Amino acid sequence: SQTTLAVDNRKFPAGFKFGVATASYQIEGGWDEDGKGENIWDHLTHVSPDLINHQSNGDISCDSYHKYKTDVALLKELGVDFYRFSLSWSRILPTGYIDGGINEPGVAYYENILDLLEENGIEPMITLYHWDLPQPLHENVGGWLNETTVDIFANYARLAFDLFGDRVKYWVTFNEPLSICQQGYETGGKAPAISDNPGVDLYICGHMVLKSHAAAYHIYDKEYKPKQKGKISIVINTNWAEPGSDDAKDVEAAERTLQFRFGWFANPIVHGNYPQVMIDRIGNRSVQEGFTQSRLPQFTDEEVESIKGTYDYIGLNHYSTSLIKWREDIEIGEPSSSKDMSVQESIDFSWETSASYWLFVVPWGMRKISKWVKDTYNNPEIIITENGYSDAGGILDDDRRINYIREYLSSLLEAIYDDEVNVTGYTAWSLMDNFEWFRGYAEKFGLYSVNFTDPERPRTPKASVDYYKSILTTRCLVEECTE
Ligand code: GBH
Repeated sequence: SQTTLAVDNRKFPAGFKFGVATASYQIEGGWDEDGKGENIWDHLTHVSPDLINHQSNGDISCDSYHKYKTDVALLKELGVDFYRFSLSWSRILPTGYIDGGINEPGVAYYENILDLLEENGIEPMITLYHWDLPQPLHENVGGWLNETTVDIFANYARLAFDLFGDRVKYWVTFNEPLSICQQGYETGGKAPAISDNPGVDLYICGHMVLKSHAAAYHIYDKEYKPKQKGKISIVINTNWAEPGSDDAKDVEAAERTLQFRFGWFANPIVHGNYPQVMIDRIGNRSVQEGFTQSRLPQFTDEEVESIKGTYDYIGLNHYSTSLIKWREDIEIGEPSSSKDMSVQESIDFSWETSASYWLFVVPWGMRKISKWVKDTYNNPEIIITENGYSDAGGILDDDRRINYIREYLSSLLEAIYDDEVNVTGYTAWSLMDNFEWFRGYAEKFGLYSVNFTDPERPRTPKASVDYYKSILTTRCLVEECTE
């Protein structure tokens, strides 16, 4: 069902910033050009094409490796304050390791983008890791399952700060550790699609990603921030978890869901360690399963101290909401993270659907998740680093996307003014249609449409471009807004 709610007529606060986001593997193409090395997405899509809808891949995608000038022109046309994009690690370091040599054309590519953004008055927000691990790191050491990747990532991060940091005020270490680890190392839904050690590998991955994040944070904080004066953090994603009823057990289950998804990463970064509910539940189940220690790794006291406080803001990717009900603990058997969490997850059939099976349009979830992050993590600065709506393509008059953006932003205004949440920015996913991971090109999130059958990859504005532009001009969601 499609609903239209009353839209908030208050103006966004002075200084509030609007942007759009993309990610390297999803837009760049040029997968083996000018010395770029292979990454886990190149590898997986080439070796196991059947995993991907229509056997497609990111070999060419939007061809942004060649069309970045056009992309910056689109950003300029939109009038965004900032552009969030990610670096392809293996374009800069073909083997992943510093010792493997720096690929100068890869560095030049990002230099050129940064120069153009600067000329056009658009601030960059750079993500170091949006899922495209150099393949040699996976093959040689097992990627995020190996402690040595922490130092290797830290060296890559230092190089990025060194090369680009004079022009960058917003850094993101990792995009969505939950997706990296749960999908990459448990469900098989993302590269490297390892799923043979459920309930174990994903937590090792999470541990390594958190340590890598903290290492990069400290390098930036000590060696670069004093001069470059930017902010650095991590981007964590979650649905809002709405209790299926006001029964205390459902409320508890919903809170547990947020802790297992968002808290898994946010709690260490803010409070120093994993959420107690994860420590307890995974520990107890591990004992019953016959493990000699918890499947959830432990931080040393020193590590707790080093991870605590490694954020200058919190990056939140938020798209949708789930209904959560309490359920009996699932009986002991093969371990898995969903058994560890053990809740009953569903949706409300009245919620508007999208082209993505997981994405339902639930605007009020935006206010609730923002307020929850404020209350749970000491009122941090929050930046919405992704939010967006998918359709199946062929729709330039994308009124459902316009409606989604309007209503989610309206809910965000309530968070800002009525709940006093310190949200300072909003990022629409995505600038343009792109390679949507295992869904290939079947799900379109772009404000601009891209014709993937034309070698020129022409970009065409959808109606949402005009709508987003108007928000950027008026800083509000309706024609007449209050100051
Ligand atoms: C973002 O993740 C990504 O950062 C971006 O690259 C992507 O293009 C965009 O969303 C649109 O998908 O099988 O139940 O685990 C959004 C959060 C988390 C949504 C994983 C899909 C898979 C559902 N995503 N989730 S499940």
